[in-house]
Amino acid sequence: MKTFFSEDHRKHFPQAELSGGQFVTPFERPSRVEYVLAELKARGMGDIVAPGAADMAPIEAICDAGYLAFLQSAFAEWKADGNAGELIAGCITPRGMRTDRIPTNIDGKAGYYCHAAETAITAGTWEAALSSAASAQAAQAEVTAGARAAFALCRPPGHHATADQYGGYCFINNAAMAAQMFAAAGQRTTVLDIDFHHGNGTQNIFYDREDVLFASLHGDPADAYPYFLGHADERGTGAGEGANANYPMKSGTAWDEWGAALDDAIGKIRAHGTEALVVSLGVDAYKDDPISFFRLVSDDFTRAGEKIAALGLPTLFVMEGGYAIEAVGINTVNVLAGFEG
Ligand code: Q9C
Ligand code: ZN
Repeated sequence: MKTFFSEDHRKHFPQAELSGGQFVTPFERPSRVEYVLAELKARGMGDIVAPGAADMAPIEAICDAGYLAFLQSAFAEWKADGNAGELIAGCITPRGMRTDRIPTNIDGKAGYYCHAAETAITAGTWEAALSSAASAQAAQAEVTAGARAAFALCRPPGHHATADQYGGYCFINNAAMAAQMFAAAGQRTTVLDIDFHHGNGTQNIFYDREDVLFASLHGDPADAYPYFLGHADERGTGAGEGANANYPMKSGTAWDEWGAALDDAIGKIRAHGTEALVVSLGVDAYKDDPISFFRLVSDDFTRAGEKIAALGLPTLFVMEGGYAIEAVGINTVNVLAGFEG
């Protein structure tokens, strides 16, 4: 299958992530995709194509207009306000205070439009996020044109971004945008999220929708970021009741339980009458991932790809997380190769 990938991802390279009370080099760093590219080439996985410029309409279809305006000018406003470093939100939308008034000051605006302080905004963040969305758009078009599958090698990732909040290293929800593109064309769509972290943004965007099923395998939010969403009793609302399926799992979860959860999710994808599949492809369920607690081994990712392929659906893979840098390439391409059989 073809890979869609933009070098502009490099424009987003924050120097700082708040982790354990210290600033560390972000886990979500440009070199992650170098390992994926090298593995794609080494294993002859198909052409790697640069996308054109992002089309704003599909982004605007899933994002709040004020949020997009904020992202575009945030870093310039931050600098203009006299801040020396990268933009890090210090005061995040608090419980019991007002959220109906958006602050004018950039420090306050960042808090309004952010849900997790580990994620910094830099001078090139907006352009990189757009280029990441452009890769997902181009890959979605490839599937719409009749390809069985395509891979969007997106960076920065997207599944934690809601319509109006960034966080968890994510700014624009690439998978949700692509799913909405399929849905807008009248196709019943599923987003299957196998990243270690719950895809709170994707769930939130489609929670009241029956035509888009969201199914996610992830670390139990009692113990894992994003902490405030991803429980098993979140089943959708209104018309979307039953079109949301969460599989939270405990520390130490390995293939037996994870693969069984994947089988169950696949049953729901079939029952939903899905016509187009978007896979939020994170590989942080890997045993050596530095910020996650599952125990998948590299061969398990191949098996996951095989199971996904058995659905027989047009499939768009969208890169999300994975931080065991050297293994990210192998594990990601294992899913794709397992899918291709
Ligand atoms: N001390 C994705 O995988 N918490 N995002 C980091 C590190 C945020 C993960 C904690 C993890 C976000 C796309
Ligand atoms: Zn993740």
